[in-house]
Amino acid sequence: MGEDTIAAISTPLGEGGIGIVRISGSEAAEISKKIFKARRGGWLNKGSHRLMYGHIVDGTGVIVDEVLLSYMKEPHTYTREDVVEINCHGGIVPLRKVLELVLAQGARLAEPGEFSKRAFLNGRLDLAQAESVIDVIRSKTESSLKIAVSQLRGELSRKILELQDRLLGLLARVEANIDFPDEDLEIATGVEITITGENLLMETRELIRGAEAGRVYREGISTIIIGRPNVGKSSLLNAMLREDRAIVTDIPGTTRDVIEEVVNIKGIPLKIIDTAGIHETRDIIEKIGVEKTREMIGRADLVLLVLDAARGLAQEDLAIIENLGDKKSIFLINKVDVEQKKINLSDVEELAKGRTVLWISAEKGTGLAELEEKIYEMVMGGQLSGTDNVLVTNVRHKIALEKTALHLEDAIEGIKRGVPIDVAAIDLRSAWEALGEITGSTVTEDLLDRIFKDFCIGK
Ligand SMILES: Nc1nc2c(ncn2[C@@H]2O[C@H](COP(=O)(O)OP(=O)(O)OP(=O)(O)O)[C@@H](O)[C@H]2O)c(=O)[nH]1
Ligand SMILES: [Mg+2]
Repeated sequence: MGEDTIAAISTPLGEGGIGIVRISGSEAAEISKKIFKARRGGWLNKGSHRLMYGHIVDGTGVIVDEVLLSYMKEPHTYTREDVVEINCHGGIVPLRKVLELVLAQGARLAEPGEFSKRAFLNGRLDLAQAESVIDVIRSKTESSLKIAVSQLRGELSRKILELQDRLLGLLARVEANIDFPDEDLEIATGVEITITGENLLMETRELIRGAEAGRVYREGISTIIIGRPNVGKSSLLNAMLREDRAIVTDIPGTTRDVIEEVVNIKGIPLKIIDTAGIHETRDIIEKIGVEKTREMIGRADLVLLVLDAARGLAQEDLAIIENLGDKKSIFLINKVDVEQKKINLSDVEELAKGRTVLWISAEKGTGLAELEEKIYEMVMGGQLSGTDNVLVTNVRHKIALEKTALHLEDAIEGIKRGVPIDVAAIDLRSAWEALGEITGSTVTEDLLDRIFKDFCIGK
C-alpha cells in the first residue's frame, strides 16, 4: 500500500485492568519485535492471530510492562494491514510508555479514526459501515445499538447498492438508446424511465421518512425541564432517572448549574436538562442563569414545563408560557398528591392551547408512565414503532438521499415535459452518484477527512 505504520492507544485513558496499544501497517511486526521479548521462543513461530505472553522492554533492557501481544497478519484484520495489539496494564503511564517506544521505532501517531479510515480505503468496510463504528461506540440505548450494528453489518449499504444497481440498469438501457437512436424505442425508454424512476423515488422517500426516527435513536431528543423556582423540576429529573441525581430542597433557587442526563424511553435516548428556576430577579448571577435557560429552550427539541399545584398559577408562569412560542412542549402540573390543589385543569388547558397537559407527582411517581408514553408518541409522530424500519440514522446519509430524490424527480419531470432522453440520463447519473456518497463509492477526499475527524483516537 505504501502507507506508513500508525499506532495509538485504543482504550480510554484512565485506570483499568488492561489497556491496548494498537499498531497497523507493514512495519507493525518489525517494530514490535524490537520492543517485545516473548517469554518462550521467537515470536513469529507462533503464527498469526495468536496471543503471546511476554514483556515490553526499553532500549536499555529495562522491563516497562508485562503484556499479552497479538500479531494479526493481513488481510484478515480490522484495517486489512498487519496489525499488532499490545495488551498492557491499564494505566496512563505504562500505556504512554509503550506507545512512546512504538513511536520511537518508527511508527507515526494515528489521527482520530485513522484505523477505520484505512479499513474503508482498503475495502474492508464501506463508508456507511465505517461511520456506524462510531455509532456503535456512542450508542446510548439498546435500540440505538441495534440500528448501529445492523448498519455495521451492511444492511443500509445493501439497500443502497440495490437501488444503485437498478438505477444503473436503467441508465445502461437509456444510454444504449442514445447510442442507437430509434424513435419508437425512445418512447418506450421514456416510459421505462418514468415507471422505474417512480419506483426508485418511492423507495428513496421511504428511507428518508425513516431517517427522522433514526436521528432520534442515534442522537437522542434534547429535552429541557423549565418552570419557576421550587415547582419540582429537579424532583422530576430524579424521578425520570430513577435516582437522586439533582439536589432537591424546599428552598427556591436550589439548582444553579445546568444538569444533563440521559434517560431511556422505549429505546429512545432522552437527554434531559434540569435548569435553574426562571423568575424575575435583580441578582446578576441569577440573571445570567435565567438568560442561559432561555437560550437552551431555543435549542431543545422538547420542553417540559412544570407548574406547581400546591401554589397555583403565578404571573411568572404566564410569562414563561408566553415565551415558549410554538416550541414542542408538554405542560405538567406537579404535586398532584397535595390535599389543597390550587390549580384547576381547565385554566391550564386554556393556556396550553392544544398542548398536552398532565397531572403528575414527581415525588410519588404518579403520571410518569403517561408522560413517557406521551413523549414517545410525540417524537415518533405515531408513524413508527420499534426500530425495524429504521435504516438511515445519519444526517449525511439523509442529505444524500434527498439529493437522490431530487435528481430522480427531475428525470421523471423531464420525460413528462418531453425533453430528450439524454437530458434525463444526466439526472439519472446524478441520482446514482448521490447514492454512492453514502457507501463511499463516489466520495471526495475532503469529505472523507471530515467524516473520520469525528472519530476518537485509536479507532
Ligand atoms: N408534595 C410534593 N412535593 C414535591 C413534589 N415534587 C417536588 N416537591 C417538593 O418541592 C420542593 C422543590 O423541589 P425541587 O425539585 O428542588 O424544585 P426545583 O423546581 O428543582 O427548584 P429550584 O431548583 O429551586 O428551581 C422540594 O421540597 C420537594 O420535596 C411532589 O410531587 N409532591
Ligand atoms: Mg432544582
